[in-house]
Amino acid sequence: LCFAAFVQASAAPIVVDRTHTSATFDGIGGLSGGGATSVLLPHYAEPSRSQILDYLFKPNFGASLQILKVEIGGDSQSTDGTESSHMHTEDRIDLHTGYEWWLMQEAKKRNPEIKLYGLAWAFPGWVGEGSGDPFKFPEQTARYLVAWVAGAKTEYGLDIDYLGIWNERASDSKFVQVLRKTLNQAGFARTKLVVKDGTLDICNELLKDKAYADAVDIVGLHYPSDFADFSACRQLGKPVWASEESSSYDDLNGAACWGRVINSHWVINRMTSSIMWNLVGAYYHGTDWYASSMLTSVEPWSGHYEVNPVIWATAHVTQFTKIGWRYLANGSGSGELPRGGYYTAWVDPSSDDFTMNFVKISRDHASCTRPPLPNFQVEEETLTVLLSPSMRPPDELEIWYSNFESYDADPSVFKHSTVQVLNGKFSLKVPVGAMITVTTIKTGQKGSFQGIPPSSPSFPLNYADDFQSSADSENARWFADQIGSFEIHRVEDGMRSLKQMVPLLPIGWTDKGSRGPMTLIGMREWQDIKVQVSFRLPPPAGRVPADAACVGVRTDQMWKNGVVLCVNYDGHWELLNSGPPLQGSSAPATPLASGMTKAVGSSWHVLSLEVGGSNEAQGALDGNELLSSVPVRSMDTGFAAIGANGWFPIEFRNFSVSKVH
Ligand code: 147
Repeated sequence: LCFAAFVQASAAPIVVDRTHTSATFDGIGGLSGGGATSVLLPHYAEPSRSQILDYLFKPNFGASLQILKVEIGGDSQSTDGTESSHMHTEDRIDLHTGYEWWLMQEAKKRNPEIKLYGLAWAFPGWVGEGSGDPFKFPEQTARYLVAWVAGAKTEYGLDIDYLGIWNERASDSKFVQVLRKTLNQAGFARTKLVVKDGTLDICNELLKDKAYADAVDIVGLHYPSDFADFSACRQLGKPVWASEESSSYDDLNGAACWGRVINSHWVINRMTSSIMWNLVGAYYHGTDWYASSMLTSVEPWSGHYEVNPVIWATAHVTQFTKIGWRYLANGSGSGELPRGGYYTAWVDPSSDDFTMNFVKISRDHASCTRPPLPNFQVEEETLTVLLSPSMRPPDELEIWYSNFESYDADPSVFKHSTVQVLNGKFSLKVPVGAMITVTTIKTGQKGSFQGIPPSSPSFPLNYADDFQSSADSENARWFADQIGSFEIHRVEDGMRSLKQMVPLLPIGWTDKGSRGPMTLIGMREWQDIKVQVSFRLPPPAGRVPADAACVGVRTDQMWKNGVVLCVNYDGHWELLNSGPPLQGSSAPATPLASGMTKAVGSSWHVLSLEVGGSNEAQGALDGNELLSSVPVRSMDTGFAAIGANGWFPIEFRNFSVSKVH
């Protein structure tokens, strides 16, 4: 590699001139949620947990994120699980559910300047009074979201900078106006509204509706194509963001995609922020979109984690800019490179500091998961960069170099060097695959920790949890809720239970309600295991005695497949090849076996299910055999699961899962 001055350059110089600064840079972010992507992180082994947080949030260390976007838990499946709402019911606010509060605090501890952005994927059913429409009672849904914003402030001292509407679903003019008013009245005039976390058509909609547009601060697009028509968005005169981006593999290609878009979005369409889905891969292998994260941490038991190259693609911008810096316009420091690729300049309006990025990714490596890219060519070139006197050129600039198309065993990722500046000029070789930062900022660092524990991918068996050592409202350690929300709560006997908290079908994102609530643990690869748990059904008060408790083995993410044993209030039991259909919502499943035992009522019982190598199931209630040697499909593998067949507050204790020999 050659960063020396005086190299013969291929074309007219790239001119950098800060006399005409352009739009304000709004920062690069990561997205926790949408959904439950961070679920294994709160119960990660230390010191790994703190190290992971440092890699994500600590300035001048790793990804050094400038924005943290989080899901506002809505009690329904939002990709990798369910995140608990702060209001399962309309009359109670619980500011201790879920882990996004914790994550936001950890982010702020490391970087007090990080911006926070909340967005709902799903809503509890009560906001629409069972209608399934979150905009039918705008005041009610506004009250729900403002309770979250207010809770962040009163309980945790967190200012929510940005609030979205409903991820990749509808937005609504009237609702957004009501939300704006409700925020203002509650003292949150400074929380900006982002609309609509979805497709580009929102720009035309806002152009036609002034009251709607007036209530909106930022246009948030998902996976925007740089090659779409942005004219309507530009006419709005509001910042336009790629408010969700990437979903790409966590390898060098994912870094190449991300490095490209965080430059091209500005150069081509003047988008001023990009937020990566997703922040941290702390969700089980075998749930959706595994391996699409900045950092992978799926072994809470071992503490092993992997820092993915996209961390360093992010660092190329975040370690050398601040929110509030200004972009330089195309022709003054940003633009397309003569032989393909992009360059971007950011300047600090209050000092002489500036940062440039040069990124040249070939068509074969440039794609993100979506949208499709047109064909294009790139070629290596050596640039001459001319810093105008307005830049107050220093004698030397810092260089940080990566190549995301390398086939080397040890590819260049975030390597430091310097370049001499002579008469305001320097030259720079830009190979195919390169992402290069040139900057006055001297605090860049490729952060690292010694002694990351080696990988131990198998979930440790045998495993047991009595749920007594968790804090109230927490999710159970290493469980990942998929339908409904399961939280630890102290109950009338002074002991804690793991309790299903959702009383009504939520306004879901993908799950419209077919199988009953379920939380899972373990491995998608498991086959021969035994699960045992104590359960208690709630008292019948107005409900049907068909309420059932269920345990599952070999289940997939939504227990569409698996081996599941359910026993109901009356003592009727069934062995199923899936989770139980929600009562009243779909055709009953055909059981593999069924029978009657004594009524269980609403007292504590122990339910167990095991499936062994001969692919036969055994089940028992309170140690008395319900079924034995029932043949099951040999092809199923999967998680251990506990759940129910309806939206009632079933309780669990004394969970265990063990190997069957
Ligand atoms: C996004 C979601 O917002 C995320 O929660 C996560 O599921 C992510 C995974 O890639 O996808 O949803 C999208 C769903 C469909 C499209 C784009 C984003 N799409 O078809 O373009």
